[in-house]
Amino acid sequence: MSVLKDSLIPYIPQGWQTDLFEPVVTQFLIWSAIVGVLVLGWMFYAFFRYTDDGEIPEDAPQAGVFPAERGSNRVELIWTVGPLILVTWLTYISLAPLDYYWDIPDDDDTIVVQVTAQQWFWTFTYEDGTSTINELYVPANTEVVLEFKALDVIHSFYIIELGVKEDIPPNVDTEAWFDSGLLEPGNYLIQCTEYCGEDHSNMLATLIVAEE
Ligand SMILES: [Cu+2]
Repeated sequence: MSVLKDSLIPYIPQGWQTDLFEPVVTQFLIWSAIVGVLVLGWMFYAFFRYTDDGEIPEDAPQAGVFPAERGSNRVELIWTVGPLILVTWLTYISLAPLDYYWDIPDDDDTIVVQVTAQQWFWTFTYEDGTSTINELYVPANTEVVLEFKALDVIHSFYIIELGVKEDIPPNVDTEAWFDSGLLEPGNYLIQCTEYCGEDHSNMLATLIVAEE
C-alpha cells in the first residue's frame, strides 16, 4: 500500500497538514485504483469476448436492442448499492478536512489580505492600505485570510506548498485562509491554476513568510 502511495505521491509539501489531508487522499487513491481496475478489466474482457472475428457469438448484444432477458436484479443491486456506499464513505471522510478549510478564522490576530487577480498578475493589498504586486508578505505564525477578486476572467490562486487553492471567478468574491506557522520562513511559489489567457503560465507570485 505504501509503495503505491509513495510512487504516486512522491512529494508531500511541508505545510500540507499531512495528518489531516493525507488519509483522505490515500483513500481516494486506493478506491480510484480499485474501481479503475474493475471498470477497465471488464471493458477489456468485453472487447475480447465480443470482438467481431467474423463469427458473432450467439449471446452477443445487438445494437439498439436491450437484452431484457439477461437482466439481473442482483447485479443491479450490487452496482447501485456498492458505489453508493463508497461515495458516502468518501464524502464522510472528507468532512473533517473540509470543515477545517471552510471554517475561516476570525480572531483578533488574524490578518486579512485583499487579493486581486487580473491578466496576468496578482495585487495584494494589506490592512494598512499598502499593496504589493506578485509578492505576498506575511508574518510568521499568523492566520492569514485571503479575500479574492478577479477583474477580468476566471483565475485560481494556488499556494503549492500548502495545498491551498481557490477559484476566483469574476463577480464572485471568494475566500481562503492559511496558517503561516505551517511553513518555515522563506519564499514559496504561488501559481494561477485556471487557464486565463495568453500569459496564464507566467501568472506567478511569491509568498514570503517573514522570520519571527
Ligand atoms: Cu490567471
